[in-house]
Amino acid sequence: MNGGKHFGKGSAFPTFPEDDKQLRLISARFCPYGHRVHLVLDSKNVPYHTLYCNLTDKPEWLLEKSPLGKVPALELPNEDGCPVIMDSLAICEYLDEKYPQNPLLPRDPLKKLQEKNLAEKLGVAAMPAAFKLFVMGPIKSPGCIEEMEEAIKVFEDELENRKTPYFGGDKPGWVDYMIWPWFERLAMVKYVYGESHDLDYAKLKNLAKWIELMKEDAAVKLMYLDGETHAKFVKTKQAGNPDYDMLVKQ
Ligand SMILES: N[C@@H](CCC(=O)N[C@@H](CS)C(=O)NCC(=O)O)C(=O)O
Repeated sequence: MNGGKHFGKGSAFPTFPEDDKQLRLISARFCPYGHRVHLVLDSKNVPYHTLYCNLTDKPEWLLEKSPLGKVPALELPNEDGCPVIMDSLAICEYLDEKYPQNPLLPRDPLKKLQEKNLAEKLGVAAMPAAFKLFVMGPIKSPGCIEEMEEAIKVFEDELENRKTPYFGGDKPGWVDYMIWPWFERLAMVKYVYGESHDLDYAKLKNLAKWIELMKEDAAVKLMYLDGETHAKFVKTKQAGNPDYDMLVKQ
């Protein structure tokens, strides 16, 4: 279902056969938060429909499904009353509990909280840095690249301490999938601002290795877009007219 063209204002919510109980992921192709949910569903081989929404021309039904008008949201036709759940981290945790295959979070309560806390560290420092980097850029916001390098150093150091290829050990786990969407997008910096403005990965050796490994993961591969493609979208966003359907063949 869809997974291509984004629904805009005036478009009806699609009808599904009564017996179609597949989950419905409401998202947008370039949304990093929605990307998290794709990764979790794909890593667990849970089948789902994808309904992409144009976020500058939202379909009316988006507000009915997700009262803050945000994506991702996940509709659960397999549960009584067909509820909709929101917020990427909460959705991913629900999915990890509901679909125990390929568990992402440890079951031990303390270890589980520590993994969640680590993933949330991305939000504290890297989100403001990402805003400066991708909305303002190094010309209007000098030092934003160094700020990003500093913000992600916590993950560089954590890989050094864990001495494992992935945060999850010998395969991607919770932290890997929760932070990946932002690391995939960091590859766009040099395409948006030019080679001389790239992050210095020589200072981030563990992360550089981890990024290459993640690109080989089956779930990552399914949604992967290279830096040049992310840059192309961000440039349309910076120009005030995000081209959500950029990848949809007409
Ligand atoms: N905390 C939310 C953030 C979701 C979010 O900000 N999504 C953006 C798209 S990337 C959005 O829906 N923006 C539309 C809006 O805020 O109107 C999550 O983790 O799911």
